Amino acid sequence: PKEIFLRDYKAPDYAFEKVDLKFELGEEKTLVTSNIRVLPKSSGAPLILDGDSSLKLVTLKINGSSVPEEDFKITPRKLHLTSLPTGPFELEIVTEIEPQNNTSLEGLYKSSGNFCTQCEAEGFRKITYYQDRPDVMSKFTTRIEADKALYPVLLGNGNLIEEGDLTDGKHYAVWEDPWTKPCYLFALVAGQLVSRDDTFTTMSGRKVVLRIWTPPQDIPKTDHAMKSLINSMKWDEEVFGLEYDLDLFNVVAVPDFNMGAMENKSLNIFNSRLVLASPETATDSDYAAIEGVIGHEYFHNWTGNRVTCRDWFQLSLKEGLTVFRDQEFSSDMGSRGVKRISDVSRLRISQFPQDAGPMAHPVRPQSYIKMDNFYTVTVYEKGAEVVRMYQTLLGKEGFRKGMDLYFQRHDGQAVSCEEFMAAMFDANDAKFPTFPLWYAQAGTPILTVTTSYDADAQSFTIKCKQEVPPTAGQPQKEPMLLPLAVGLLDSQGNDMRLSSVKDGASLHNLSSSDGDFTTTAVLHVDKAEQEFTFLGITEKPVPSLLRNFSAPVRLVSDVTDDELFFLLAHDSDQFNRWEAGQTLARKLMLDLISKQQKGEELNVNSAFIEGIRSTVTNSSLDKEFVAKCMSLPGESEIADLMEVADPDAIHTVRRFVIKQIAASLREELLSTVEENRSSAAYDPSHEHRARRSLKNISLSYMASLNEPEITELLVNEYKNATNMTDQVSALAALCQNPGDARSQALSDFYDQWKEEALVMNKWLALQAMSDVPGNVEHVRSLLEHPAFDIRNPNKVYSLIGGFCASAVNFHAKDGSGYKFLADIVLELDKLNPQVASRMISAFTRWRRFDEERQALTKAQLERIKSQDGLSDNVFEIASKSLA
Ligand code: B3K
Ligand code: ZN
Repeated sequence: PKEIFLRDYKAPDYAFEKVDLKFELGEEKTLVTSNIRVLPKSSGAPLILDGDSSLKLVTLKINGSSVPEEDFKITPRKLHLTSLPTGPFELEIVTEIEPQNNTSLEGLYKSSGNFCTQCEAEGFRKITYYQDRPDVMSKFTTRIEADKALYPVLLGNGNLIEEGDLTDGKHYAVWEDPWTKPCYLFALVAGQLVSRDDTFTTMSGRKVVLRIWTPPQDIPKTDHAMKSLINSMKWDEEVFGLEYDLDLFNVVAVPDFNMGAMENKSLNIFNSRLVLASPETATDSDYAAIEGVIGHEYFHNWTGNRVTCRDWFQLSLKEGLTVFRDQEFSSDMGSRGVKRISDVSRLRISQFPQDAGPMAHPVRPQSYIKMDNFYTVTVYEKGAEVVRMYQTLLGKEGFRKGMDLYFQRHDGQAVSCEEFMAAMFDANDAKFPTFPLWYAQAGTPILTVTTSYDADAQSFTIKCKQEVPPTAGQPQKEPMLLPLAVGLLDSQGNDMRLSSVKDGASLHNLSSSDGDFTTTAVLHVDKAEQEFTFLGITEKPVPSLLRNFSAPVRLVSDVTDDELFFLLAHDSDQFNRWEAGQTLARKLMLDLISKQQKGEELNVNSAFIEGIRSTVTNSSLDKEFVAKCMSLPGESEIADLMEVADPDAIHTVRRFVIKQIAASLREELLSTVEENRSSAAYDPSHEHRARRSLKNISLSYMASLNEPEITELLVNEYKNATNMTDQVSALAALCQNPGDARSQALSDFYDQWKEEALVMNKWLALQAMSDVPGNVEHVRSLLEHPAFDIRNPNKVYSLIGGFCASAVNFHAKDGSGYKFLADIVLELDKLNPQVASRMISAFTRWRRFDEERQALTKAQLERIKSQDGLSDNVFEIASKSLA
């Protein structure tokens, strides 16, 4: 396999001015005719088109005549054309493809009998020969011909300009997209679908028809997606002044989809799990995910489609920015503090480990073998943190000015991350010389902070040390600009007024626009070692560091446990209030793990329990926030903090702490459950979601006690549940303890929901994640269950992904979990390399474990790597993991 490097980027020699596509969809074969108006930009260069080896070339013409054999050459992945006209010319390519046999779910394929497409990143080359790169932007028309009875609905990008009947029971539709776009945004759908329609009138008065397409029986489940779409359109106008640019916006839900969704111009295609929801079948988290992803794809219309990427190394230009936008949208729709907590948890649980492992790469990667492997938490979530830092540094208004300038300069262009950065800085007359390093350096910076108070000088000093750890191919790193948001609490727990701070020799006024002081100062940490001194601090404060997680770093500080308890009780920054509790929990768990490893007795200190008790019983707090505060750091987060990860000890300790909390807070938890039961009718509002989350985490704590009367309580909660959030939470709680109640509930649940594929995914995942010893055999047997289908990515993510998330079974000492995963990866790779590659990623952190486990994983990785005919996708992850 060939590695591609950012430094080798070269602008294309040919522009494509206009592309007319014709699809003759068929059961056995599909014919694709592509007519391209080509503009040479430099004479004499060959025109090299990308094309997958599955393409069958039927005819090839230039200006109406067949290209002679000596003037073109087909290699497995390219079509080379030479002796080309020096001026503009018409290129016509006819290819034959077999979408019905395309199990990769990339290019043109079939899902539940309907035709659909997925072209990002490089799937268009599975449809026809083309310059399959984002900096080739063109105007497209699409003519679709198909059997009318089998495929009554024919959808393409842009506007429908013509439709009608043909002979032999066929019909056709012609779609025209007036906006130029790269081919990765091309889409086509044909099938038996119906739509829920609505309209949205934009701020300048354009009336847009909105349609969500699904199979007929699913239409009642599209209500929430439609509301979310309308909210997104309004939000983007209000917050960024960005308006939709066509009269029609289509969303299609398909059951077989590799990722979440795709922002194809005016024809978004979605994994059904991110469109369909009803209170009975979807949880509160599903509702939130739908809102976020509907927003995300809609926001891409400006950040991604109108302004796109020059090359795939710039992916974060559109993804980091659009994730930031969807995070802000969801914050405005729900609770900002809780949303920030969830986003940071996700970053810490998934991205920090990636940054510390063999797949570590910068937000803008420098090379790749298979681009699909770089749709990562680093490009997306860390990329969003980088965008958020611009806002933290420049302020909300400054950020908006930067966005305005970005669109003013680059609408209709394919650009790189530098252009975004330049727009941000130019619009604000700002210069941050070390900020670009965020795009180039991989690894999570470690920020070490020590503090001291000088009572005589009435000053408080914060000493910072930053270090970016070495990563694959990057042994040496430079310090980079970290915005460090700091607040200081007085002895009453109130925020102190901060009026001035000394950074080395220079003195800064901290005046804000609406007064002469601030309560949160943003320090610009940009040196390896640096000191900041707040002046006029009249008593020894408790520092609240890195408020709202102002930079994606690992913070190490000398804040004491007493101070952390104080912050947990008082910090006005909701994120840091939660974080104080998490820091205490991490310390406690790490300490217990070392005791467990030494065979010593385990004890949870009473201060910790009391801290949780006062949070749980504090009725002035948002209940969703309380639920977050009760959640202990996950097992993988703890594993990531250990020299040698010990999955068994981590699991034992985490279960132990939960049980201790449950035993000590038994009464409080029981009354929390009583007081927060749902009303009969499902209420999606924040208040009711919050009640459910608090009640359900309380139930899961109670379940850890494994007592008959609690089992009875759980069975009742399960039976009386009136919505999926409550039902599946009760089921999950029951599943903690093997026994009759568990088996009965699982089998009831199956009987009730076996016709609902999306609900069955929850059923599969719950069983797969179980910590019951030897669960691998059960999971293996579920591969044969009618509820499972290896060709459907959602099912694979639930069953196989769920299994890998259960540390005790995946990391079983006998290697059975590793062997199981390797077997599946090899089987999947033949069908769907993208999904196989996502699954093999569970192996990447193998060096974090003990020697026996390392040897067992390594053997499986080698077994995979040596397989004949392995996809580039899986090869890249296997070989980088072993390197
Ligand atoms: N842009 C798509 C992701 C495509 C992934 C291709 N392997 C979804 C999104 O981020 O909006
Ligand atoms: Zn995206």
